[in-house]
Amino acid sequence: MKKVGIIMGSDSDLPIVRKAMDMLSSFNVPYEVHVYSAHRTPDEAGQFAAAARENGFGVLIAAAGMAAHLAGAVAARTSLPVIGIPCKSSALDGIDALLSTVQMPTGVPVATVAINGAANAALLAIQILGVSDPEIAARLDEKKAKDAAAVLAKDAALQEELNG
Ligand code: RP5
Repeated sequence: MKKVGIIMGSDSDLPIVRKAMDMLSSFNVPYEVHVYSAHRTPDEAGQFAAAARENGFGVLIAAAGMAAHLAGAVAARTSLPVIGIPCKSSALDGIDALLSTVQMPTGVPVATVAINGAANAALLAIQILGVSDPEIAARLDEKKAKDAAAVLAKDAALQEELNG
């Protein structure tokens, strides 16, 4: 199975990124995690991205805050799909990172999730791998059914409490 590569701009992003790691683990999807910064270690970030396909990765996730150029810098060096997580880590509450991550020029897309949306970043990565992996696709279908059942159970509880 292809791996998911997770890169974060700083270890201070780790509490957010852990939600992506947990989601990938819950689907038994292999991943590798690194701290590489677009600004502080641009060579290492670029080299990781450039070699990612031959190193067995199928999707890359890049998490960064503030003037978040990591996802874009990674996307510049690979044709693998890149998912960006804008992290809330500054006075601007993550809006800075959101705009820096999402506003990519034509030709270099970054699939940007919500501010701190690490769980969805992982789910999107799993969905991308699921396109060519029926076992992953089946697990995704199972999760959707479970999530729907959980909402309906909450509705049933509310019906009893408020409308009963
Ligand atoms: C970004 O700057 C990182 O992704 C992090 O969100 C933010 C602050 O980094 P540290 O100063 O905590 O290392 O590049």
